[in-house]
Amino acid sequence: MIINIREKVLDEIRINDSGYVSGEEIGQKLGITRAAVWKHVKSLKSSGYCIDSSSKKGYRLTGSGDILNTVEIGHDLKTDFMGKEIIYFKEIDSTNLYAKKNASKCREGTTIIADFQNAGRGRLGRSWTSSEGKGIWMSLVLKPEIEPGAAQIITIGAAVAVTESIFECFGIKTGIKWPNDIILDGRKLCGILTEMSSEIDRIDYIIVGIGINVNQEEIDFPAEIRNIAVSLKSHVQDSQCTDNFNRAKLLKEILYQFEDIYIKIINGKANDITDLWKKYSVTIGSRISVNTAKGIFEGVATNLTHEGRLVVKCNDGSIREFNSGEVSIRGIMGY
Ligand code: BTX
Repeated sequence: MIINIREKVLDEIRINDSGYVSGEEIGQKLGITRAAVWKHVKSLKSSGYCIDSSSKKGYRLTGSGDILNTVEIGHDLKTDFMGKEIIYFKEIDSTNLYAKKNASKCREGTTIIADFQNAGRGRLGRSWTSSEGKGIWMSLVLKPEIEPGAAQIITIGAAVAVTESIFECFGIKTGIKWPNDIILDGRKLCGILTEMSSEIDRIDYIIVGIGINVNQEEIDFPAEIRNIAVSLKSHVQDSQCTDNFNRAKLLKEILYQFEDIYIKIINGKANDITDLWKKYSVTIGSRISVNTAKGIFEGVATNLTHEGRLVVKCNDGSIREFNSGEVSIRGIMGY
């Protein structure tokens, strides 16, 4: 991560966030003039940082609003390798596409983030609406030494990490609809698109793309998904809370939680993850309809295997297991 002078000025102000730090002190530390410090402070303010300046005391950071950039994510990130390399775009077609094209050059845990995707992708060729500055649109590059057949558990682990992080950061309880939807108020809050390149017995890379609706108001969603999509902000809209949710805080928590889960997976402790997934699942116990290339199967979801396959007791009495890749499911009693 390349840190420029403006970011170093921000760091100096932030270190002293309980009090003020003078322009002279910052200038001396960084080897620049007070006037140059002031120029960088002005630029930080225009990017959305709230910095109080007093001619006698200096500068003090009073807030960073909802800024999502490399500096905000790097600040206080508690991981060892997940997100230690961040590639940030103001706008891109799709972070998953970028990650796939560049995976061979990326080290494990590299995270691609965009403020806006103009061609965000969902599963099975569907599209993903990724409005500017209002959500988390991210892709993780992973190179696990596990069997290609065991890779589905990574999606399951990502869903658990997102669910736990949303609760940890904002106290909001969400549920997981198998395999990759996080739902809130019966609507879709987050989708996960996992893509893999592998040979018969080894994985080259896995890209885990996570899209989370954070600060959209209902009106921000295109009409065709307004009835099925929800954001954290639209969820609380009826309450008094009007502040934006801090995307950087949530993203850092997800990286932290997911790193822990990922380490468990590669150390063969997938059982812990599937147990957690079941705790948050809204699918197990529900009547569902599974749409596959071989036909539609209706029945009751009864379990999740340790590899992340969904077990369904079908209406004809047969017990079937489904992989996530090729199917879409609908609750018979609604979404
Ligand atoms: P999915 O196929 O399960 O969901 C796609 C469907 O969800 C769409 O057909 C539409 O009905 C609905 N939808 C589209 N956009 C939204 C939205 N913002 N909120 C709620 N519902 C929506 C889910 O696929 C996987 C999505 C992964 C997105 C991430 S973002 C970062 C990364 N880059 C990229 O291109 N995709 C991933």
